[in-house]
Amino acid sequence: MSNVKQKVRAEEAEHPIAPYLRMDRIPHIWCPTCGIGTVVKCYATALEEAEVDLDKTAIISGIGCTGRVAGYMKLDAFHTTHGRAIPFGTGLKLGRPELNVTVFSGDGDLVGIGGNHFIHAARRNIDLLVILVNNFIYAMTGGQNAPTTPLVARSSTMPFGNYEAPFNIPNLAKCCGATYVARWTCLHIRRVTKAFREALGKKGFRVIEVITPCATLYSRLNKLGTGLDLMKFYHDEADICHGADTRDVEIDFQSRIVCGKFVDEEKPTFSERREEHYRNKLGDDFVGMPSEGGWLHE
Ligand SMILES: Cc1ncc(C[n+]2csc(CCOP(=O)(O)OP(=O)(O)O)c2C)c(N)n1
Ligand code: SF4
Ligand SMILES: [Mg+2]
Repeated sequence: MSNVKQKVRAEEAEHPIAPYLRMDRIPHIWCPTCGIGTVVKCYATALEEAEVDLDKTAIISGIGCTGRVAGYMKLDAFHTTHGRAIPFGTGLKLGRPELNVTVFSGDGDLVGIGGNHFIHAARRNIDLLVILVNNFIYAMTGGQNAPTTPLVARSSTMPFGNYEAPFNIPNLAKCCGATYVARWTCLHIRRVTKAFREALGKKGFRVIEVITPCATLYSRLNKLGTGLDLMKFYHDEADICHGADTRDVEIDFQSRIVCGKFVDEEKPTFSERREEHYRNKLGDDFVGMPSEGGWLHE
């Protein structure tokens, strides 16, 4: 086949994840070499591989560059206010328990302004899959310091380097009660996809952190090069250590990133506990949540 014909064929071909995206909104807003799109691709592939019923899947995002994800997915999608993706997802899950609910948002959104919601949803074991894109910064608003910015890294609000201790997200999630906790970088496409697929099939508060390049702000402020340079860095410095003690997986500036699945356990979810509790208290008077569609339908 001639090169011209090949090019025409390629242009006509639909991208494999196009059926999962609102193609009318493409091109997306993300910068060249930003990693967020890669994480979206992994999520769409995981939905396909896990054969998830898309009519029963909802995605919620907060505000930020990562917060734009929900708007691009061809699912029931909600773009909520900053830090409120988890409470929105909690309400949706409690009202419509038959839905698979994914919260897909950024580090600042989920553990900065939304930090209180994160810890209490984990404590209650709300049945949500949380995909947390960690680019170590508040990217959308100009590169301010985030609760994930490594010590000494520069941000626009810490031009001489960060002196605040950052969160270790897997440890935060585990200590608050999450049932599934993993970390990968967006270089680990197959492993990220596998983790999403696996977590989609589980219950409880599941947190997957994906370390992702922000070439425009984090990289530029710290003179780390392009997104590709950061991918090379992940290649050299990511250390896969399944089952590692989450206390030992903190991230220092430009040093080893411990990746892997750290927690995978079963615990009753908030709804299961509530159901059991009221059944015990009220006996035959208890009216449980219908399995197909929640009380909101009535
Ligand atoms: C109540 C409120 N406070 C502040 C903002 C401004 N704001 C929008 S996005 C954002 C930071 C988002 O950071 P992160 O979640 O890490 O997303 P990223 O852009 O890095 O993907 C902030 C502070 C806002 N939209 N609403
Ligand atoms: S500013 Fe950073 S996080 Fe936002 S789209 Fe650009 S590269 Fe991605
Ligand atoms: Mg961020």
